[in-house]
Amino acid sequence: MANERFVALEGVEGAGKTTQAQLLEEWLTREGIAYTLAREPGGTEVGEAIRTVVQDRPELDVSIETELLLYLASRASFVRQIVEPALARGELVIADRFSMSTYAYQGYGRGLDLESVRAMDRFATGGLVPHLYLIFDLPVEAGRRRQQVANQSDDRIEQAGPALLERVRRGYLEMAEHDPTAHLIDASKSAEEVHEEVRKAFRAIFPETFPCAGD
Ligand code: T5A
Repeated sequence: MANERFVALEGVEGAGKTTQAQLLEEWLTREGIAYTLAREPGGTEVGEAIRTVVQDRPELDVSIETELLLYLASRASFVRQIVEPALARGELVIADRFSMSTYAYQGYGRGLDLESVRAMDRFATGGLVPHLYLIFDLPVEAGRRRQQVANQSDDRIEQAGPALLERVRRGYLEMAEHDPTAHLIDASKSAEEVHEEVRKAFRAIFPETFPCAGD
């Protein structure tokens, strides 16, 4: 299956994934490149319903095992309803979070057995893996400050506290070292500077789609 152009955006809370996704959309539109952008959890009707449970209802008593299964249930429909059809249409697919979020948050962060998490994720994705993971790295405290400035309310993960988010960040840094599909980006720079790094990574990984250095 043609999954050569599947990119996932990753990182701790407030690292700027959504901002970068918007800048990417503007760039791809200017370049005339067909793409699909969707967020996880969510993207599909069932995914958005799951998002409401797992994100927006922190008062619900959700065990960490249930939390893992909810994210994976959302992913299973995300892959089949969004990613695979878009790849089959030949589009470039950008996911605002994907499997690496589950490894980082439920594995490194919540402390669930990483090998089991990876195996269950493989079942959910049917083995589909992104061609490129862009990991936006930012100190946890800086990301939290950005969210506070933006007046974003805490979700279930953020309510779990800074220690969990520190483990998540360490997890991302460890994965960036060992996963050949991962590309680490310093997210503490301005949004425009980060976007330039994103473009560089796209040009390097997809030279046929972005043949020249200019824009
Ligand atoms: N989750 C998800 C799991 O636990 N397991 C899983 O398997 C999956 C898929 C998802 C939550 O679910 C968890 C992880 C998360 O807790 P989300 O909505 O995707 O939630 O994630 P958040 O990271 O919480 O989303 P945020 O919107 O807070 O962060 P973003 O998207 O990284 O940041 P963004 O772009 O919204 O920016 C935040 C603020 O910073 C400013 C923006 O303008 C905005 O105000 N900003 C910058 N400021 C200065 N310099 C820059 N370079 C900036 N870039 C952005």
